[in-house]
Amino acid sequence: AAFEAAMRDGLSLGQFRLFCQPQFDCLGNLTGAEVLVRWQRGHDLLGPDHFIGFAEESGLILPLGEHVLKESCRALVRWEGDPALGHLKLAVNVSVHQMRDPDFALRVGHILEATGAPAQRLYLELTESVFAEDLQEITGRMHQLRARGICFALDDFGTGYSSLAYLQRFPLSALKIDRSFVRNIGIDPGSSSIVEAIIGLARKFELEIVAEGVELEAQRSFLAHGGCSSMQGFLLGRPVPMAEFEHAYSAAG
Ligand code: G
Ligand code: G
Ligand code: G
Ligand code: MN
Ligand code: NA
Repeated sequence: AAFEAAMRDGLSLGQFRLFCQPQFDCLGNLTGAEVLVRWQRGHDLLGPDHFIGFAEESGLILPLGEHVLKESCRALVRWEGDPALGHLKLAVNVSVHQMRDPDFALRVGHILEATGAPAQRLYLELTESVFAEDLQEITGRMHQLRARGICFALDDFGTGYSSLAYLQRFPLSALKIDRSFVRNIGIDPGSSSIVEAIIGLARKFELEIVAEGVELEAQRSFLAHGGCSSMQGFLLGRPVPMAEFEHAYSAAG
């Protein structure tokens, strides 16, 4: 209960800060960023592993998720017109608890209208756990959001419940190759084959492919030659505060 009260206070005090990790295409051009939330609790900067699970259990994931979406949409609006930032895509992680909310599509619609954000540059990242839910309900919600221009990416692909049938049933635009496979590229022939197979699959289904956890040049090169649409990882750029991201990459900055 104390932690819940602290999180509520944190939300009203604006302690949940958005960080951005840059994403690049295989030629090294900046294509977008993934938003990663952190809790600035006094001098401590807490990562999502310390509070997302709790936020999901307590229901606070709904206001937290709303905060993250609103701030992300505000960023997209701020970036419009900047030659370097204006075309970027922003990927936001969405919890299965948010997708379960019958009002989710409505809430996102309100945020788009209130901010005037370009929906076609917003990607929502879902994990495979979403497919253990009521499929009719979830796909309905996804189609509503898709109709507004929002894209969906399937996060941590290859690690969870995914059956290939989902790739057909859900209105997905991108697959994110989990970093556990990327880590073992060149080390474990099995992982390299899995990565190649996922890229091939994504091509067949006309999905963009985003690789995460790229830490080594050998991994970057393998993924670039394999035909990845984009990639992210410590080799290319660590998550940094939103303002720092804007300063680092804007044409003005
Ligand atoms: O930020 P870090 O790099 O530690 O992220 C760990 C995990 O936390 C990520 O895999 C991501 O799925 C999750 N995460 C980060 N930001 C958010 C967010 O805003 N909402 C939700 N639901 N999950 C997030
Ligand atoms: O999949 P998810 O949304 O959880 O992915 C984001 C998480 O991955 C964040 O916690 C982020 O800090 C982390 N991350 C980003 N790049 C790298 C990387 O190159 N290596 C590792 N180990 N983690 C990374
Ligand atoms: O580059 P810098 O010293 O600012 O990095 C700060 C932290 O970011 C490091 O302590 C490390 O945890 C993480 N980091 C940066 N680059 C990498 C990388 O290539 N691999 C991993 N695993 N972590 C990294
Ligand atoms: Mn993610
Ligand atoms: Na991921």
